[in-house]
Amino acid sequence: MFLGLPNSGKSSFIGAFWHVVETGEIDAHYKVTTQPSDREYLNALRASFLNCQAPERTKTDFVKNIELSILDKTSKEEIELVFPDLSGETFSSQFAYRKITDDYIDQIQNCNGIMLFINPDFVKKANLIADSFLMFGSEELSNNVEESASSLVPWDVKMSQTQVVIVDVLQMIFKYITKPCKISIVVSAWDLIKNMPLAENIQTPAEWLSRELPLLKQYLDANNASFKYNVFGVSAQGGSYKEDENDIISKLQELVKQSERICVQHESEITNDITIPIKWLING
Ligand SMILES: Nc1nc2c(ncn2[C@@H]2O[C@H](COP(=O)(O)OP(=O)(O)OP(=O)(O)O)[C@@H](O)[C@H]2O)c(=O)[nH]1
Ligand SMILES: [Mg+2]
Repeated sequence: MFLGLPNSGKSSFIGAFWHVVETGEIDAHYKVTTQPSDREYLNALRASFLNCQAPERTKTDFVKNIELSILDKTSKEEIELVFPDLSGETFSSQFAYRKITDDYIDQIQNCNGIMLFINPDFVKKANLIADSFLMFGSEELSNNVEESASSLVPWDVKMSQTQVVIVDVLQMIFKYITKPCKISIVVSAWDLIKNMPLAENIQTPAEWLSRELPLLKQYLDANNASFKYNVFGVSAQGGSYKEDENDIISKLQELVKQSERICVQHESEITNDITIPIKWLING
């Protein structure tokens, strides 16, 4: 199951993953031996990857089931991957409205692995009490309490921190899980973290999780007996596509093997193999 709030990088991952396993350009763990009958959606996501364009936001009423048969090059085992590319809104509405559909419960009951996506660029962070003015929509810190009180806006569920929403979504689905289940956490847009000044002192994806989303990390650690987890940093794009960084796009497109612009970090090891988070989910 691919799980992640809006803009968490699910569709970008799928486009890059499909490119890697279909072309066999780099020495990845998996390759596609039998072409899936429905490739239209996969090819559209891959075209976004190759053209350095962010994929369209996945629509709420659009549920595209992806069915892929991939070969583990080491064990020669054929593996069936089946998961829908759901819109991130599916998960945020689950949090906001406290409802899940029967279809979704079915998927959870059949699920034997979770890919949880988090995009650092779209994380709503925890606020310190001292930062509460920012949380209430005022950009400026003010010592004048009366003035600040007049600018307070009523709390809305959309203001909830990312880690609170994710923990709640996991809590809701775990009661329906019937098979042993591991969670592969994908910190997407990892290029943004890697390009941060060293002063930030974040060396690994697990350190990023621990520092930026401590509630989620504590929840995962506390439930480690029920589900194992691992954290991967993944740059499916290889860099930012934002307009003012056009020189990055031409550099990315100059590469003969486009799979080489992907970057995957686990602990301190860095490779281009985007299949690693799935490989860990399947057989460690
Ligand atoms: N810098 C950078 N940005 C990325 C990367 N991968 C995805 N993004 C950006 O993250 C945003 C969301 O990516 P999507 O793949 O559409 O995310 P999603 O989880 O499918 O989003 P929904 O369909 O809304 O649920 C887009 O603006 C992407 O350009 C990456 O490797 N690096
Ligand atoms: Mg999407």
